[in-house]
Amino acid sequence: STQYEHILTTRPNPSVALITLNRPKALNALSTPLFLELNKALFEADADQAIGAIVLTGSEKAFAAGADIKEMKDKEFSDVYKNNFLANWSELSRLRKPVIAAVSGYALGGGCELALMCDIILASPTAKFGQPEINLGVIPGGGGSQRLVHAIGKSRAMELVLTGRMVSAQEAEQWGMISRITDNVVEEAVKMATDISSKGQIAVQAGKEVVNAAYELSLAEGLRFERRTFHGLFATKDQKEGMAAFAEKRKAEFTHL
Ligand code: CO8
Repeated sequence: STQYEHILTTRPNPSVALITLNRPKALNALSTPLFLELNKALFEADADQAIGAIVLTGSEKAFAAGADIKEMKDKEFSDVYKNNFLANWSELSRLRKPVIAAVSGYALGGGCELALMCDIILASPTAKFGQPEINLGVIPGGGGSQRLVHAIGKSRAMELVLTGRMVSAQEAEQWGMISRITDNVVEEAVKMATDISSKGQIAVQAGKEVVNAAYELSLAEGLRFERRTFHGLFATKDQKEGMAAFAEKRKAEFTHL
């Protein structure tokens, strides 16, 4: 497999790709070189027929403590505008396969935003989320202001963005920002990814697509899109197999066709 400098890629089992952000000395501070590697690994996993879901994690101490401030601090408006700085930092949200974030320690700034781009967030009890950009004289630039409003509502999103306060895993769970808190968060995320991989992959991709559509569409349009997508699944072998297996009281053998 490809050797990377800023990330590690492993295959805990044939159906799951595990990507680990690996700049421990900088608390996984995010940089353009890191994202070039991350994007490559993500799209390779997305294209690999054997992989059904992806887990993204960091270290015990930090999922990611944000964009690399040392790399950013001398940038000028003309650079960031001309080169569209951060434009290729959100490629993750274009993936068709589910991505599960396994968050331990700091998920701050771009780190929090990266977790929010994932489809499901699991957190260890040590996780801390926040958007501290306000303390640096800026605001979130990786989608935090928008995705947080959907995830936790306006008042809480506004509080995080305007105060920079960090919230604990417990608070994030109460707020509905994450699915749940668990010890051994990577192991649990891999288990969940393995479970998702055992389903019919066409239905999994359709499920991700319709849930994500709720961000973009009006309720009426979203309901219509869901219904049509549901209808479309009756053209798959997996629907025939899944329903036949239920009727015959046996386990479905999905072929992803
Ligand atoms: N950038 C660069 N280096 C960092 C960063 C960072 N974001 N965070 C930590 N580091 C480095 C420290 O400088 C330090 O390096 P060194 O050993 O060379 O001095 C090392 O990591 C360890 O950090 P600390 O000594 O500070 O560790 P502490 O345990 O004392 O503190 C904290 C941990 C509280 C997490 C602290 O490091 C901190 O406040 N970090 C900065 C958090 C922050 O402000 N993040 C937001 C950055 S701005 C941003 O993310 C913009 C988003 C852009 C969009 C992204 C789209 C995906």
